[in-house]
Amino acid sequence: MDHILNNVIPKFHYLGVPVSYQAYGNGNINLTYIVNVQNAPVKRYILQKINGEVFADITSLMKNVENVTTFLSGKIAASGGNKDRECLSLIPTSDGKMYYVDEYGAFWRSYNFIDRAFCFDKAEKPDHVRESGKAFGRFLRLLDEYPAENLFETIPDFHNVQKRFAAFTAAVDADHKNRAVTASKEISHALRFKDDLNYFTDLRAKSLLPVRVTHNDTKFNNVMIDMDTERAVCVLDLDTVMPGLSAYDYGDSIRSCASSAEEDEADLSKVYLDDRLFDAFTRGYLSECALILSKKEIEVLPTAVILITYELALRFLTDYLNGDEYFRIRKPTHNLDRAANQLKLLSDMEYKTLWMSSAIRRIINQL
Ligand code: ADP
Ligand code: GN1
Ligand code: MG
Repeated sequence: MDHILNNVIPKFHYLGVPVSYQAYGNGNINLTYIVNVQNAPVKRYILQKINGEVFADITSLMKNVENVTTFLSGKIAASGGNKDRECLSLIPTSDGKMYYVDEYGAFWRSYNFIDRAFCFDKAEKPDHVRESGKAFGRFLRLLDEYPAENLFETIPDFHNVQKRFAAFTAAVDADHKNRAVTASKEISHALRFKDDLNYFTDLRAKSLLPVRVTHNDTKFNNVMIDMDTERAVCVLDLDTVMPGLSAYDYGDSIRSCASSAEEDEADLSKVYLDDRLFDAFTRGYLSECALILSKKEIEVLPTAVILITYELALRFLTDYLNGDEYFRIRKPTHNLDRAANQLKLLSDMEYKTLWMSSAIRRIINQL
């Protein structure tokens, strides 16, 4: 018997008759499906099995998602936007809940499907990158009035680089899978990094940077671009929306959408920070949120690019050493390739740090 078709899909309150489903998207964390329905104006929905290994308290996570989507759709509707397209909305179950827990304890949720729009793993055009910048900048601005302290921390210390480093050295020391020998180049590179790993946690502790509602997973394929207008329509993947620093979101976006290559490109000669894509994202982002950012928040953006890229290199490498328990892999050395890729990108970013600072200043002056 098909568990999803017979036990999960019927629990949701869909318009129309669900007839089939298929796996969808390139996310690294959850299992995502399309549910096809008939006899209704809507043709599809998104169905997700939430990763129970990654998220410890999914009930609280879902409360965050419900609160944030309700707040965002109110803002979007109030400014004349289309809330069914510009925002995720949870589809309730037949008994009015926002998720369903199956007999194995797995959590399922369903969203409106953002139709006639696409997401890319790698940018095809600078215009799409600028649009992604606008989408994440707008996201930050729209949530400016939402009280961050009311949100649950779905993954504690998610962007704590010092803790990521400790997890990495523990994985190297344990070397449970005897893989350290195959990653010696990447391990030494990661150990050579000498920047201050507590830079952001210290600024946050001293209240020199404000704690905001941030997305925390601002990769390029978490934004949908409209097929017809080529404008960004909707920000996806709200599992890590929690209290954080604006710098994290900017840094994570740059490492994702301003890279010259895909995140797992194994030919490292193809991997560098693309100046044009950096410029496009930064312009789009700051055009939407510069007004709410403090001088300090703007000043630290290049440091965030470096530290978040380093952090992800550590996370991929740690996961490789631990036996690929966290990120979904599609080939045996996937996490090692991803780590090598991020380390190559990091080297180029380090070389371009001063250039990034002056490009940001120039863009701010032109706004
Ligand atoms: P993960 O946490 O695994 O990355 P996401 O929520 O980002 O999961 O979803 C994975 C992919 O599924 C996205 O990159 C996107 O391609 C697609 N997707 C997710 N939600 C929607 C939606 N509401 N409408 C259309 N596509 C979606
Ligand atoms: C994961 O879920 P997805 O694929 O959008 C990860 C991010 C990483 C990213 C790297 C909750 O993002 O932190 O930057 O992979 N999300 C989580 O591809 O860990
Ligand atoms: Mg995603």
